[in-house]
Amino acid sequence: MKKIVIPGLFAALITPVAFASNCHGSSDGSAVHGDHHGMHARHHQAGSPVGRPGDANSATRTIEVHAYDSMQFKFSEPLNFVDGEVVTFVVTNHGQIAHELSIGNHAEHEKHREMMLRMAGMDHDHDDGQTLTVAPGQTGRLTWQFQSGDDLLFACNIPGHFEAGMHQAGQIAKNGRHH
Ligand SMILES: [Cu+2]
Repeated sequence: MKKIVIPGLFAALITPVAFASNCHGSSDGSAVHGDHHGMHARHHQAGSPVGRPGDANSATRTIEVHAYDSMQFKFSEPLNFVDGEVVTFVVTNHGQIAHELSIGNHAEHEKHREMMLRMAGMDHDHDDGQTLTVAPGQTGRLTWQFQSGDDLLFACNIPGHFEAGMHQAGQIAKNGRHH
């Protein structure tokens, strides 16, 4: 009788590499080391359906964000924005574990969470202007220029946090009107 154990093992062995490749859309699937760097390179080019990294000097609003280990965010103001508005988020982590504030739409956050799971254990810092990781007890700043788009969502995509409720929706209005 034929052994079916070997294909299964083989699939298990190659799966992490396949995941890493998917992460940044590479089709060569070469060295894991190369994939890691490729992903970092991509991380630097931020382009989102809900805006882009903003210049802190152009910010017209500052919103305080508090992150807690209860997997909650508290924002100092309602999350209503207008097209083109530049806002600085001052994020304080009141917990004992790292949290992040990531700005995007639902699809972007979903991708980000999948990537975080696949890259678990690797040094994975964020400096793409779209996500800010804040260590326990620290405060960081992230400036974002909103562009009208659907599905605005603020989230922490550290594995398990989003699922535990660490996200909050916002709105971006066109023509300077909130609705
Ligand atoms: Cu978190």
